[in-house]
Amino acid sequence: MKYARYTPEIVLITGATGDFGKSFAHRFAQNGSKLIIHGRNQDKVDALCAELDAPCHKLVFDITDKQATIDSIKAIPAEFQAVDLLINNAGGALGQDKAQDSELDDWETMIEINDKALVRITSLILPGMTKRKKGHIINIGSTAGNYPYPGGHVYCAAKAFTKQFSLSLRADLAGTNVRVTNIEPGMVETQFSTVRFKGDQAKADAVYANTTPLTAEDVAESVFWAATLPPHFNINRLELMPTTQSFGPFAVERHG
Ligand code: 8X3
Repeated sequence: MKYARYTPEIVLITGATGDFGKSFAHRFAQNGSKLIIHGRNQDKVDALCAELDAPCHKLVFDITDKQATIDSIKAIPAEFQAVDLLINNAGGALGQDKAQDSELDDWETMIEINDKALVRITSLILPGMTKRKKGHIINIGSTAGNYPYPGGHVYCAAKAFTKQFSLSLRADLAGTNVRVTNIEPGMVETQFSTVRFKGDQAKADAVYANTTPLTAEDVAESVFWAATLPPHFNINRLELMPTTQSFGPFAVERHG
């Protein structure tokens, strides 16, 4: 017997011009969804929308700009307003030095892009979903939200926020038919490390050297799977890793 899948009609993707976002956009466009494509750079947003064989509304604003976020979301045209899948994808890490050697500005930026922006967009989109009794919020978390690691500090904390915010939303959304999912990828080869190491390509390449990381398409597959399950089925959290990544022992400090 064929399993009944759900097709989200209107999908809003934040940070859609990055590697994850592009893969998500293509996956949902191929499946017949209308897309709202957010990015910071007009040219990149234009280029992505031109590639997609789907109706596309463009949102160009800096996700750390609260007023621009509010104005842009409120200005979404009527035919795109009933967002039934919001993918809070914009985010990233800055630096991997020890906490005591890190830049305060990097820490604040990570909280802005991973948490404050996600909260803002969610607060603007969620009331429409609960009113329509239809919707799904997929937050892009990370294994970093589950397991601390050296140099992870604020990025790990920011992604732990994403996870707990997702789960807490579920508690409030009981009875609304709105779904929430936190997707938690581990190692995925994208521009993530180039951004984290501020353009130091040798450092970024070393992260993915001599192994088989996940790809953005792998992550898109998991997002697509969670989003196209029938509406009675909610994936709370989904943690992903490449087969080549697993767990290590706790670090123990030895004396003498
Ligand atoms: C990215 C995964 O392990 O670099 O979210 O923090 S990790």
